[in-house]
Amino acid sequence: MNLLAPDFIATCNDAQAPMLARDYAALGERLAREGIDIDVITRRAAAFEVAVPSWGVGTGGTRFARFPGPAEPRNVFEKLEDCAVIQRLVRCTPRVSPHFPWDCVDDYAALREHAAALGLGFDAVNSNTFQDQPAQALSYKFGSLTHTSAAVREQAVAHNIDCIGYGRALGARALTVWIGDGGNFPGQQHLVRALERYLESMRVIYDALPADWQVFIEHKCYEPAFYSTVIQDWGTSVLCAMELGDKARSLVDLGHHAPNVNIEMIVARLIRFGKLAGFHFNDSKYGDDDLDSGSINPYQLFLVFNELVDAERRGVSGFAPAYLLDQSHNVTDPIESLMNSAATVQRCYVQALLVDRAALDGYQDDNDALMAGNTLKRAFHADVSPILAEARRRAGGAIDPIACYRAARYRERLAAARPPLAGHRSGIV
Ligand SMILES: [Mn+2]
Repeated sequence: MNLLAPDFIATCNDAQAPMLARDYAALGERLAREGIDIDVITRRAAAFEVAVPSWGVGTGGTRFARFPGPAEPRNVFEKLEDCAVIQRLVRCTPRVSPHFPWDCVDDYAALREHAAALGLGFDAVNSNTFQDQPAQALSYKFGSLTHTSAAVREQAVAHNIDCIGYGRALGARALTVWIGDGGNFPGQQHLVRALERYLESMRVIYDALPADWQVFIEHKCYEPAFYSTVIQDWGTSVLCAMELGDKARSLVDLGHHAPNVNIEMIVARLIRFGKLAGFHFNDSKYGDDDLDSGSINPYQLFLVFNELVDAERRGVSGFAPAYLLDQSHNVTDPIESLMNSAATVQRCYVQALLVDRAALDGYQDDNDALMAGNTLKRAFHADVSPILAEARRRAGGAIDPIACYRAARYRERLAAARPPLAGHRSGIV
């Protein structure tokens, strides 16, 4: 872990700092002409945080194969070490979202201390009732929280309540629930009764939440159930959240929508009703591809942040969405993908801060569609790279995180200490 110590990062930065200073000054001059103080934007960029998923630091895979990389983390302690490398370099990922039972340990206090020693805390905890675990009494083959068998539902509810306990010990304050429950054939499930069983199960989980906790309901339109998924869209998700109560909110995973859905509109609706839990950021071309954030459709990500910044500016009561990356890295080094993605999400936030909202309001009131669109595009086209780099540099991070990481030869140096585990698999949600 001393591979990326502060003095190493400082050495990496030395060569690039003079050029960054010039680029930052030039951008500052340009923004000043528009009445924007670049240091205000840089401070807001520095305050931006997005959590890293513990499952994201292992190499992912598809239904067909997984191609492991060198020096993969073999347990949650090593996953945290990789997450700490990311945080050291990008300085906007101070928390990790764990997944149970993949990250189960005997001593959660020790795990919390291990994380704290690495400069990390914990974000929302995730339950897993979409696959069977060794020694599990009953199978989830035909569902979990919505299963026709009360005993299976009770087992799934108990697991979620266990996750709340792990999360309390780790200092988390939210439980994310995604279920794969549904049917593969018309007629397989009674559509109303399956949802009623979900609500009944979730009510028990909801009642087990500590006072300062929330439960995030994550929907997904299909897979593994290919005909009818019980929590298939944001409408079902928000209706369930409304029925459960104030602590329940809807989580938006960018890959869990039908193609071409206007996700930023969904975000605006959830904000309006105080039901936006937060995000699982990723990108996709065809389905739930779990590609790196902004790699396919960065404008969509910007438009989502346009709504979020607008809500910040309006001072929407209770507005505090949780930001989390949720990606599967099949052909890249997961640490590099997560650093790139964190910076991409931060970039879209900063670009959204640059939108001239007074002008936009005016164009909207005047029905000037062309100039309204141009106002958004002007902010989106701004290259805010110097702001992101300067925010990292000021916080002790790397001006160029990928180059610094590669210079450290982290994987090569850890390869001997982290031999591959037979049968080891990373999970994907
Ligand atoms: Mn997700």
